[in-house]
Amino acid sequence: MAAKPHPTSTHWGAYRVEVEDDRVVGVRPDPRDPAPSPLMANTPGAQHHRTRVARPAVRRRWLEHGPGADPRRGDPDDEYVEVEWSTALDLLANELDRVRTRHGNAAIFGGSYGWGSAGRIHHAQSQLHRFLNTIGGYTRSRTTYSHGAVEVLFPRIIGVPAANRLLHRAPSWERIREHTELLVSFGGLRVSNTWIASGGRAAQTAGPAMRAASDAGVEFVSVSPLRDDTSADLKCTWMSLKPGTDTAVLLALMHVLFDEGLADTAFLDRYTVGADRLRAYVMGERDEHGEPGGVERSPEWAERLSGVPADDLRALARRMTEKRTLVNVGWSVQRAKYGEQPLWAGLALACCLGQVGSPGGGFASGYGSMGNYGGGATPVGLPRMPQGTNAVDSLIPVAKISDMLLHPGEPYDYDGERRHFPDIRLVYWAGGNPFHHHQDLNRLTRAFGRPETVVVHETHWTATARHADIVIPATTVLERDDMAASQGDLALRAMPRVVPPHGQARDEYDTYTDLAERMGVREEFTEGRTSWEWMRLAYGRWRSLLARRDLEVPDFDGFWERGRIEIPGRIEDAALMGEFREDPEDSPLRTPSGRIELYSETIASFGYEDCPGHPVWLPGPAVTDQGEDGAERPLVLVANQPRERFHSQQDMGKYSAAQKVHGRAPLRMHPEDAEAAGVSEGDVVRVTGPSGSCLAGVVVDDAPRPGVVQLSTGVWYDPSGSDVTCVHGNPNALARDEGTSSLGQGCTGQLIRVRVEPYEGDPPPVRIFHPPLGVTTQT
Ligand SMILES: Nc1nc2c(c(=O)[nH]1)N[C@H]1C(S)=C(S)[C@@H](COP(=O)(O)OP(=O)(O)OC[C@H]3O[C@@H](n4cnc5c(=O)[nH]c(N)nc54)[C@H](O)[C@@H]3O)O[C@H]1N2
Ligand SMILES: Nc1nc2c(c(=O)[nH]1)N[C@H]1C(S)=C(S)[C@@H](COP(=O)(O)OP(=O)(O)OC[C@H]3O[C@@H](n4cnc5c(=O)[nH]c(N)nc54)[C@H](O)[C@@H]3O)O[C@H]1N2
Ligand SMILES: [Mo]
Repeated sequence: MAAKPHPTSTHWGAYRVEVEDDRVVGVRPDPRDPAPSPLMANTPGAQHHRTRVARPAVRRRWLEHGPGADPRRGDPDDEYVEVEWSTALDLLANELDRVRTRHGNAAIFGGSYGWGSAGRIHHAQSQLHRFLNTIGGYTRSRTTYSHGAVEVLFPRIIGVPAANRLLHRAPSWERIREHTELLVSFGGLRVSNTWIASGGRAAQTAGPAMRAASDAGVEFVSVSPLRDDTSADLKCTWMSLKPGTDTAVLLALMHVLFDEGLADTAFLDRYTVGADRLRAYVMGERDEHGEPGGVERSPEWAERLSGVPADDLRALARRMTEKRTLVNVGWSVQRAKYGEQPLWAGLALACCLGQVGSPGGGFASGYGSMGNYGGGATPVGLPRMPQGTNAVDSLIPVAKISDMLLHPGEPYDYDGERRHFPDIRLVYWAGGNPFHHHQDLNRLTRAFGRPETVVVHETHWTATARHADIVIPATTVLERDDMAASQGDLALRAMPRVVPPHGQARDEYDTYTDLAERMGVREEFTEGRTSWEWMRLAYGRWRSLLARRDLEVPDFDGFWERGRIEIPGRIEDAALMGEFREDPEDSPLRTPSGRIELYSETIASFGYEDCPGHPVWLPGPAVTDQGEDGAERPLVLVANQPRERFHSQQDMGKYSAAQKVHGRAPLRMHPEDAEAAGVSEGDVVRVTGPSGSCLAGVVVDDAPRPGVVQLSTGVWYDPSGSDVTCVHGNPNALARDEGTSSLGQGCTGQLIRVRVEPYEGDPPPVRIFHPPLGVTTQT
């Protein structure tokens, strides 16, 4: 008998799962989805995998010696002791109380960055923040790994509301189809990236919409080191460049406009400040400090750095002035050293073209990075679990995690401030995997050795869980009732529980309720409600907000019964900064000048060498780093988002597993580079970067340009080898842990200078897909 499919929603889309005898046995696309994502195929293999956390567990050394710094945290041979729920909760409540009493709540780090669980109610991070707020607060983190540099830079140069719209509310693909003639995208337009949105999307529409735009005659140019960053069915010209050189290319495009009198000076005069300063820099009249003398940023100059022929740059610049042109700079481009620069330069180029604020033209950042970019906005937000307020005023930029743990009290620069790292005694993580997402995992391991206690809530025994002293098993989305939608989504979906919890896993809401009880704040945390009652309440509040705008949705029972309701009143902007373009006096930007700041007095006043007052060319380590240790690293590794999974989630699933080579992450290499390194298709190789090494399996492919190799993120970090940092192929074992600049301090994991060589002998086995010592499996 065919299993009955149940609807569910994840960050990677809405689909159905087939269940037999309380087990997930298969998946099916939602029939209403025009282009379902293949990532759903990872779900059955992950749901009941032997690495599920089935019982609360405590690290033996912590249990026996009590809290304290311990450099052995994360040791693959460390042992865990499984304990009763009541024991785990007693230990945890006592420890939280000890730390907050002795060191204050700021000593608890609860930033807990990560993309765990798509539901509106059981969203892991929101739950943790609510709980920590009820016990007195915590040190938080701000901005994201996705676009940390943009989040700091753009409020300074276009002001806050415009910056938020730029990142979250760009015009839709339909508007692009109608108005855009030429879309030039730095960082490509990967359809596989659009499978993701925070909260998931009712349907995967971005891929088909891009194709429709192409069919309707929109011309695409993909500026990127990988040919297949755009799908083959788009009419697209690939402009292949060396990674990390976009700013040089963008400055050269401006050079052509200034040099040939093609720059829109009327636009620059009316809507921007600092264009003269930038122009003098581009033309080689002034340097980045405004002093006389400098380098002419000509197409020939850019060709030497980027590998893009000067004639192609000239032709593109001219073409851009003849067409309604949209310049898109993807998020990847800023996830590298000096990541602020290509974004600022991209905006400056769009200003020189004079098209900012016009339908289908101007500047954007995020097409091809996220599925709901250009998806519009929901009129009153989405139903949500209130998080309360944090009584502690202590924070770090999110990618400063290792620096914070290793250097308590030390100063660092950030967005014009000199700040000091807090002294963290307890790290509490729920719904994220820093041993997937952070750079230099050796260093992160040292950092995790510093606090007195590490607590992790997880569904699976990830590398992060294996750095914890107390591990709390959490249910997955399939094991609890919830609802999902993303910003700008078409429909809100019910996600009724389809299988019972694995082992003794519990909903985190219930875990926090029991902890709150032990700490005397149960009433404050629950306000007398179960999670089901919170869901009804959140929905009801959302419904009344909609009603105030005369927008109607059914009551909660009606919604739950239907399983899916359309979200009414979606807002869509025709252009970014459209009002400003129409009337810059009446609708100024919220910047000091009221205009777009091509030169920012404020940023210049910070005096940062790594982010001066206007966009400048600064060569990052991807361009210059041959290895100061003397070791040669001739290749640039692109650590982009995996097509075959979502970050590290469900890496053991079959779609992810099918891409591996001898169970290792696939490393794509151009045939010339494979030959030069003396390796062939299917070989297990050692990849060495500035902070460590990993094993990977070679895939020979001419999609990467010569000199560039691709190793996507997210294969589970496995430090069990003796002569290599990660035996499985996680690129963060190789990456430098360094901020974009003193301004943004964003993460810089995208580009890593590496060497590839054959691995001699039998490669060590991958052990991370077995639970740690002392943990009994339950499948
Ligand atoms: N080198 C390099 N590194 C990068 C990037 C890059 O381009 N290059 N990109 C970066 C980017 S953009 C991002 S966003 C980050 C992503 O980094 P993360 O968001 O940290 O990665 P995920 O694998 O999604 O981690 C989510 C974790 O939550 C767990 N989980 C799922 N559901 C639940 C739940 O209900 N409760 C709990 N407690 N846990 C749950 C999953 O098992 C998983 O371990 O990585 C960054 N890292
Ligand atoms: N399937 C899948 N999709 C995802 C995710 C996932 O884990 N899996 N994660 C999601 C998340 S959280 C985020 S934030 C977004 C991120 O979205 P993006 O940052 O846009 O995604 P990436 O795949 O990291 O990078 C896109 C492409 O940029 C190109 N690139 C790299 N360096 C350079 C450079 O120096 N110059 C130029 N011009 N191009 C360069 C690479 O070839 C790469 O394939 O993706 C989301 N989508
Ligand atoms: Mo991200």
